[in-house]
Amino acid sequence: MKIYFAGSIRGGRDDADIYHGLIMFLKSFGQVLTEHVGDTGLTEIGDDGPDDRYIHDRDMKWLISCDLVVAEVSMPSLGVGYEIGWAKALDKPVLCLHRPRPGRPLSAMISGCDKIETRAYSSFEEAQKLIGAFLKKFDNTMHLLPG
Ligand code: 6IA
Repeated sequence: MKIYFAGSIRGGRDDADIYHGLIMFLKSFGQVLTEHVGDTGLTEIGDDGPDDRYIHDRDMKWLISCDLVVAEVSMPSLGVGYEIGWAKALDKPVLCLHRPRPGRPLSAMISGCDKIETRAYSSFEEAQKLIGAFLKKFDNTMHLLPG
């Protein structure tokens, strides 16, 4: 099971600890292709590739090869939105997790898309349950181990 995790990088790293925890949890189900997104040492101005084209092309290859996408969308990010749009166009199952905040509604292009599963959560345990329920749906076809 190849899992593509999406979370904000240049959109802001305030939620890096949350990404890290979610990725550690996802790793108990399969391979997380984008583990660097949860690297708490990564800043929004850092760089982990020769240039942006390298990063884009490598991430797109991973996205094309993945079985499903889990995105944490509380921190608005152009890159995460781009990845979700591509994932949907590629017919990948997509789970978007977000922590609702007053005055910061989720983009209608995410919450209004019936092919994208959007779920609100307020605690790590809640996010784990939502991920477990999402992954179990693909148990038969994708040989997932139960969480
Ligand atoms: O627009 P954003 O940078 O917030 O987009 C974040 C999303 O795009 C993540 O889900 C990643 O999969 C992808 N992404 C963006 N930048 C990178 C990156 N390094 N390395 C890998 N994936 C990336 C860019 C340099 C960085 C350390 C600032």
